[in-house]
Parts: sequence; structure tokens; C-alpha cells
Amino acid sequence: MDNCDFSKAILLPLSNLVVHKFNPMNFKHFLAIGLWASASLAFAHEPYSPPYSDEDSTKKAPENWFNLDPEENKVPGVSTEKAYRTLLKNKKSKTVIVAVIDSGVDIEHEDLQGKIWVNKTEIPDNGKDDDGNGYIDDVNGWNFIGGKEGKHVNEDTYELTRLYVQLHQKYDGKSKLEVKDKEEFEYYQEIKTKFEKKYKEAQENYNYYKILRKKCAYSERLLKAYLDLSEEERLTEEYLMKIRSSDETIAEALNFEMKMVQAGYSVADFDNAIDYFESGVKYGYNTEFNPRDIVGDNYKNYSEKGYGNNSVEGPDAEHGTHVAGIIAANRENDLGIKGVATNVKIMPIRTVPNGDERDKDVANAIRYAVDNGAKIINMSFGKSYSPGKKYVDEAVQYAASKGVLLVHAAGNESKNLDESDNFPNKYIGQTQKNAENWLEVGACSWKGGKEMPAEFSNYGQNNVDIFAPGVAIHATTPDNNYKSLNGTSMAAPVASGVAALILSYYPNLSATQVKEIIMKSATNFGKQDVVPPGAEDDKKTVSFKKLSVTGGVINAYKALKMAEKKSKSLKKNR
Ligand SMILES: [Ca+2]
Ligand SMILES: [Ca+2]
Ligand SMILES: [Ca+2]
Repeated sequence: MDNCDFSKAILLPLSNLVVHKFNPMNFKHFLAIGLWASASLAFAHEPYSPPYSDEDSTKKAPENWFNLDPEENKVPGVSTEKAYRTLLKNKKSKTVIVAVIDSGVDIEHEDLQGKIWVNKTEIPDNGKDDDGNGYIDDVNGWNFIGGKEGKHVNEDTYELTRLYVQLHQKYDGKSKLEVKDKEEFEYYQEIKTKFEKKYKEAQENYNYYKILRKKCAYSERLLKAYLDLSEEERLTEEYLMKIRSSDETIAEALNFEMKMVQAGYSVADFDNAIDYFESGVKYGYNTEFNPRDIVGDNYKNYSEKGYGNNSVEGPDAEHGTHVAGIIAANRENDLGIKGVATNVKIMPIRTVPNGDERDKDVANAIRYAVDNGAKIINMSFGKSYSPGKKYVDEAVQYAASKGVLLVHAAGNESKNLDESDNFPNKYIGQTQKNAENWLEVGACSWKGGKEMPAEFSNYGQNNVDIFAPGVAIHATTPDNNYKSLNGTSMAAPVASGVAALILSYYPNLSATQVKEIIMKSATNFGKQDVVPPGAEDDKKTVSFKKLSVTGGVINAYKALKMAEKKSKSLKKNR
């Protein structure tokens, strides 16, 4: 609990990996199509939203849009293709190591071959720490949420639950308080109220979606029978239009199904929602659940390192593999997708479970990355409480002292981060001192214009630096698959990729110089009127510059031009 600023414990909705298992299309969409009204249950407005699919929209995201150019292609991409075609042709580059602190990476993926970091000084599988870095057989990275015999933590609790359990043990049933505990006791009351509310919401949402799913399945069955369709056949709007029935049950089913079909949803969308809330009830808010025994570390000892195992994939590597592909997928192999940077090696550091990551692991992951040569660290995760922030901050400062850039996803709760807490962040301790090696990234959509900011993206004129593509990003997923995902989790690796690209061609630049260049060279959309994320009313626009420090979207082409100048001037002045 030390160094935790109690007064700042403002709450955010749950979310850790910014997209994990589910995609944060705005849940208001559900609300708007009237599905919520059709169940008479009291429910909590949890920001769950159904997964994105290209079919949802009449317009499709252009393929590879995140690498395209705003002027040439009319999408707010980062101009990677233009940069390769023009500025970088026949230019030499140096390999840059990018650490991906995430859920794990499928290092066997066809489009990541040759792109994974190899620790050349470590002899594989001999049970010895050959390079003496404190980690045994760490050939491709490390897994801080695994244990001996290759076991893995897959689910974990939320930090709110862990705080609640810890304080509950100390204060429950206590009638007499010592003066020194008064402040903490008040904090316990606050945590208790919040925890109980969130737990109840998760239960209600879980039940609510189960009812909706039932209703959906029932309506589909009924209407298919009426239309004499087979089970496999899809109910389309055309089919539904044919139904003429005075039967009340049919009419109600038709009304429900029409809304579903028009919005592009199906039973499967409810399955995703049910999974999400079920895991909250079963793991995230379960006060009895504690998977840390799997890791077998001395959890309270923050200075401990070396725990975990060397298996960097883990049981659920979708999120981390997607992130890795955005940064580094092979651009020349005619397979899959094209990552942003070519001369990079990904160092996977498995740290983030389904649930909230732990500060001890985050701090160790940052230190591992720095000590083993990463120049950029991608961090597509976040949470609302951070009892070990002190240790994370020290690791952030350590990274700064070694010239390593940290790229962090702003999160997907449509929140203004100037008004709510989100961890980790650039603030060191309780001061307002900023880490200069920190880049906070929001997500923008390919739609541009009024719809420039992704409707789920967090924002903040002080706390989000810049935006990058994070909607309908097609990239690598485990077992040689590919998927389109949404999230600031996807925007951060676009930014990391651009940073890596700059450093690989201009290695004499420092982390803070790369950050400055990315910020200064952004495509300025500041004057563009946009619908702010989470807005109730699409007509209430604000200028894009209100949503971030720069009011811009990252642009690799412009950044590389600026980097060339800066790099030359540094050489001259040497
Ligand atoms: Ca080692
Ligand atoms: Ca070894
Ligand atoms: Ca490829």
C-alpha cells in the first residue's frame, strides 16, 4: 500500500489488456438498436460491446489501412508505405529490439519468422543461466506469470479485488481503530463499496446477457421454422421482410431479430459477452481465487526477480501475437500482413493474464526488457488501481536512464484520462513529474472526419500524447491465423513500430528525441471537428486537438524526414 495516493483512487471500468477476447465497439450501439429495452431486467451499464466484423458496416476498412497515407489514400494511416517507397529506398538500417509486454506471443507464426529476438548468449534448455542475467534458459524472452514445470497463470483477479481482500482481512469486524490506520480504513470503505458494486454489476450483466442470448436463439429458431429455413441458413433482412403473421410471439421475435440483423449481430456476439462477464464473476471479482501459487514467488518481495519460466507464448497469445505482428510482421514474404517496421526483433515478455496484471511483474518486465537490449517497450495494457506503482515508476525511470522508449495504450473506456486514473502512467510517484520517455497513444478510426477518434478510445489533452490507427487492424493471431481487432492495444504497436522504424534508420537518436519527433511530425487534425469518444449525442462535436497533446495522428513519413534532419545535426555537433 505504500506510496499509493488514496485521494486519487478514482475508478475506471475494468479492463486490462485493452482488447482481450472481446472488442470494444461501443455498447451504446446495443442500446441504440433497442435490444436493451427488450429485456425487462434491471442491469448495469457495463461497457461491453460486441465484436467488430467487417460486415457490420456498409463501408469496409481498406486493407492495410494503418500503413496508408492521409493524402494519397484518404485514410488517417501512418504513411509507412509511402516512407518505404520514397525516403527509405536503398537506405541502410540497424536492428532495433522491441519488447512486447503482453499476454504472450506465438513465436512460431509464419509471418513472424526471423522477427523474434534471440538471446544469443543463453544456451537453450540446459537449466543454467548462461548469460547471468538472472533468468534461466531465456532464449526468446520471459514469462513472469508462469511457474516451474511450465505451468501458466491464465486468469487472475482484478486489482480492485486484490485490494479489497487485503484490506478486508485487516479491517473486517474491527471495532477499534488506531489513529494511524484511520486514513487506510476510510480507503477500505471506499474500496469495499466499489468492489461490491462492480461485482454485482458483473453478475447482473452475466445474467442479462444469458437472457438476451436465450431470447436471440429462441427467436432465430422460431423464425427459421416459420420460414422453413434450415438451421445453418442465415436469417437475412430479406427473409425477415417476408414474414406476415398476426401471431404475437412471431411478431415479437421478428421485432427482436430485425434489430439484431440490421445491426449485424448474432448469437455468437452474446457468447462473447457471456464469456467476458462470466470470467469476471468466476475469476476477476472472485475473492477466493488466487492463482499466484502457480508462479511460486515470494509475492510481497518486489525486489525478487528470476521467477516465472521461459515459455513466452502461454495459453492465450492472441492479443500479444496481434501486437507483435502490427510492429514486425514480415513485409516481403507475400504472406498475411505487413508490419510497420522491417529491421526489428520482438522480445516477448509474458506478463498480462486475463484479469489485471501485477505491478511486480510489470516492473520486472520493464527491467528485463531494458537489461536485455530492447530500445522500445510496447505496453498495451492498463488498470484502475496500482498499489505497487512505486516499483513500476522506478522501472520506468530505469528505462529512461538507459534511453528506452515506453509506448503505452491509453485504454478503451471512452474516458478522459485528464479526469480519471489509469495505470501505468507517465507520472512518477505523487509528483506531477513526467517520465520523458513515455508515449501515451489513443486509437483513431479509418473513417476519419467526424469519426476520427475510435468511439472506445480514452483521450486527454494532457494525458494522451497522440493518436494512431486502432480500428479494424488486421494482424497476426496464433497458429498462422489473422484477425481484425480494435483497441488502443492496436494503436500502441503502430506507434511502437514507427518509433522502431525511426531508430533503425537513425540509431543516434535518443528515446526522448524519437518521442519528440513523433509528436512534432504528427499529421495535424487539430481543427477537425470530431465526435468525442463516449458522446451521447453525435452532433456535439469538439475539435480533435481537445483529445490529445498534439491533436494529431502519427505519420512515419513526416517523422522520418524530421529524424533525418535531427540525426544529421547531431552528427555535425558531435
Ligand atoms: Ca539467462
Ligand atoms: Ca541456459
Ligand atoms: Ca507478411
